[in-house]
Amino acid sequence: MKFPKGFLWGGATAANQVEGGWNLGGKGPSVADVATFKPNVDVKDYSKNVAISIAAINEALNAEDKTYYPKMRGIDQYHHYKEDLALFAEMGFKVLRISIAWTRLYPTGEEEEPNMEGVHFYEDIFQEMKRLNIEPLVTLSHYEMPLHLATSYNGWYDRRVIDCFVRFAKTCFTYFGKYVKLWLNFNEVDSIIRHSFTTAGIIPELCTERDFLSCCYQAAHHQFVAGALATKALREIVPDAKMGLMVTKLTAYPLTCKPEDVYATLRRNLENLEFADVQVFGEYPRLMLRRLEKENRLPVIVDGDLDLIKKYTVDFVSFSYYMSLAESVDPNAERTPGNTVLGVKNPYLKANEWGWQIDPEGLRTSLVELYDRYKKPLFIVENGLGMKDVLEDDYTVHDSYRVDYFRSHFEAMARAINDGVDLMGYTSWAPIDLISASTNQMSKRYGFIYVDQDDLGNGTLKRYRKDSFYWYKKVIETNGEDLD
Ligand code: BGP
Repeated sequence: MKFPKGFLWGGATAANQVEGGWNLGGKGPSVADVATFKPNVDVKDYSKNVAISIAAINEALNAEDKTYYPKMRGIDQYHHYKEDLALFAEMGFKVLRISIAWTRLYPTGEEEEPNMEGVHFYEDIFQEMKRLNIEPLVTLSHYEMPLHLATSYNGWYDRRVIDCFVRFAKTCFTYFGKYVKLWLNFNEVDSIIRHSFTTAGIIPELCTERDFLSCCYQAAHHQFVAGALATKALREIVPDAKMGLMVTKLTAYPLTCKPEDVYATLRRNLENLEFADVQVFGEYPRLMLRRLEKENRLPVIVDGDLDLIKKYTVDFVSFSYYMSLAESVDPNAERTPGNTVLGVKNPYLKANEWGWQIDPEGLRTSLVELYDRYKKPLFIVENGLGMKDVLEDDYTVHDSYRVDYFRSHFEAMARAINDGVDLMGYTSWAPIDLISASTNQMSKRYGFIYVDQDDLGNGTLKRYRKDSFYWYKKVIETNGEDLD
């Protein structure tokens, strides 16, 4: 299996899912801090998990008992980051993707000057990564925007949030640009349509001027403008750095060769990539504008916006890939969930207990499709298997299913590279067990490292190496040659 020399093997996390310390060090509340773990929610019906309201937000902030707000505690990496970075270095990581919690630097998002305690926290992390020879890949916005901006302005729906974000981005580039040369603007930028509160701070009851989806597309437009301005700032402040976009690659196959299934699948795949198209091509896809026009959901575009978007496009394309799905116009086709989506069950694929269909060859397909479409270097920044791992009495975890998942996906990556795809690197989701984004479970485990904590926060927080830890260490040592 051939991977290019210098291929960046590593792992990916997000501040809101690992740090905890939600109100420590001057940090303000983020939209993630009020995310609730619901013990009896149907983890296969994602729509039940995204509902938010002002009342629910106030309940979270005022709750004496924070048990059901797992992202307030994460896996306490706020205090354990040195230990965790050492474990990543033990596996031989070349790169580690993390995000910077916006509210550690700007507690409400509106301050003129940053909270220096937050700046120093991340300087310590980057200095430790430098000492360990791990290159940072940093996401500016990973589902953790200031709660204040959501409740005061309905999040990114309000144009004022553009300036708040650009100020935050410039602060990150100024203080961390000497350590960080690879940046991502918005995690899964397309997910603004599927879970708009975590991604853009949109609160349905505040969508009074326009309907909810119109507010989402308006917010998306403001993110496109802010993303362009952030790229402009990066060019000025850190000229040798690169800006990437991050899209959820939700590859869909037609369930049959019935022409209607093929058309429906084409439109689904095009819609998935519209947000990436804007940031790579520097303009809205005509089909997207036509669809929004027909739905009367065109965003308000101010003079100069489109020039910025056109001028400041991204340098590389990163994406998350977990699963694939099928699409069909048959209303009776059996559905199954994927990463915050609902798709049609593919009879050729197996799924994990959350219904996500495991499809390594789909990763090859996705890589070839994205490279052909964008003709930019690609970076897989999320890929992994959520499972209910078991910690044995001797503190081992036998996760051979996870090794099988990664082995088959790495083999597919090698085939795509052999097809001619320019793949910069790979960061698994996630190198260490953490709080699930969509269900807020701790029990949906992804890591090469087990964290002793349950869904309600009980546990020693001790870290234990799983069988996959040693396997991945060997994969990195041999640059993907030895996948046995
Ligand atoms: C992506 C997010 C990640 C991560 C991943 C796994 O959407 O970018 O933050 O959480 O999904 O999903 P989950 O945690 O819901 O299993």
